[in-house]
Amino acid sequence: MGKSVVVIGAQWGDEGKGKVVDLLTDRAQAVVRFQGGHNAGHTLVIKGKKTALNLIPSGVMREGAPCYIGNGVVLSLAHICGNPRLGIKSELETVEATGMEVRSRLKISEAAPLVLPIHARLDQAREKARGEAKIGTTGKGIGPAYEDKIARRAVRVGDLYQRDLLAAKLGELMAYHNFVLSHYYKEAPEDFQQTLDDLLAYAEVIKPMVADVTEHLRQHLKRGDNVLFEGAQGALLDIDHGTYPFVTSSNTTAGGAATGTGVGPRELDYVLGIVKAYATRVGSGPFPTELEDGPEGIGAHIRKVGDEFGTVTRRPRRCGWFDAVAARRSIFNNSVSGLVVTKLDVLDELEVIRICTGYKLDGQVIENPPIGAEGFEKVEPIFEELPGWQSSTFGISRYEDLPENARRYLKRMEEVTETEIAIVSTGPDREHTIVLH
Ligand code: 2SA
Ligand code: MG
Repeated sequence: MGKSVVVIGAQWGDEGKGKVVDLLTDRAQAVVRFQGGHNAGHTLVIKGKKTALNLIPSGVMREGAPCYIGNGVVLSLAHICGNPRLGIKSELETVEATGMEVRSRLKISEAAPLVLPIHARLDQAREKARGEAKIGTTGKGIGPAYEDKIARRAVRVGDLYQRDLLAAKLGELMAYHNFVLSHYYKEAPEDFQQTLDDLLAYAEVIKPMVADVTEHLRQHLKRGDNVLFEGAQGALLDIDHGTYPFVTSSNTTAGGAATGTGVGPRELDYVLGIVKAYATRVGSGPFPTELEDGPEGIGAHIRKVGDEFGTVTRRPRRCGWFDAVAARRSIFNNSVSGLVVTKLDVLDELEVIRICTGYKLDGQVIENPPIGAEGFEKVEPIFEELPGWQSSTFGISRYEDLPENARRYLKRMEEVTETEIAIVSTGPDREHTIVLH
């Protein structure tokens, strides 16, 4: 059997999974997305050229490797195929514009539920109604699409090819949600016929790509191929294990790689947990190590140097210190085998770097993070200080070339997380990488 490697974000997303997947695709014969949707933003920089992907696995930027979208993903066909009427660009075309062939290499699960325009409308209407208490979603309709999946009324990719069934399912779903849109949120309903016509058009475009993804993956593993499972968002946004309710609506943790593809858990060999050398979060919700030190502060410095803005929404990301308490929980939740530390170079100029090694709750030191957002909001981080290195690590590709204090910082990250670092990333390009193990 081949090796299966699961790549997950061990924080609140945007850890640099896209770069890591792209890097590892060199040694993989298949890459698969298993959860999330076009809320994800995976930025790849190849020979100085930047490409941002949302739904198509990052492995697509390496020639040859087949790419899969598993059943655990919620699929926006407008996003994949594009829709000029709605001003939506096609991600297939975005990839093709880089010169990469995609249509013959991408397979989409028949069991993937669709994200429809009405889901985005509901997502946005709810966020607006929540006001200050909003989740800070990407507004793409991800939550409502997963709700429909769990409620067993979702339209799935396979339904697109049975016209009567599709019309009936879509009709039921839209009648239900349009009632809420118009009566509860007092907004205009979404047009059923237009949605149906659009779906039928997209169905033709993706028809050659629709497949039994589970079977394809089984064949890969049977042949001895290496398969990469590409996570989206981060473990602390997991619907079960994250800072609920400030989470996304899927299982972002490594277990999702099994349920979201149909590959059994014993086939997963290695889990790479990606962490930044610091922490970020976009959207609302608790963030114990957040730096709220104003426009001249370290938080703003990290945001600027690290270009910490949402890939999908361009929202400024909140920035803070590395949180080992949250990371330790995340490492256990995901069975992380090794860590990848990204964006080390972003800390280059800092005099002092802090790591959160513990939490205090109501004056007591606690070993484990609280469950859910309410407790999390109340914790006070306990910090340890380390000296910065104040020299450039940008692009360094050999461990020995790192300044001593940078190596010391990485060593300390390993100690406080009790996990080995496998890879360090010192810049966005494929070349800006130190492989340790
Ligand atoms: P949603 O839209 O229902 O999934 O939002 C729920 C929460 O999940 C967060 N979330 C994300 N966090 C980090 N990165 C994400 N992708 C984009 C990026 C985000 C962007 O790569 O930068 O552009 O804003 C992502 N997607 C969802 C979200 O912020 C909510 O906290
Ligand atoms: Mg991202």
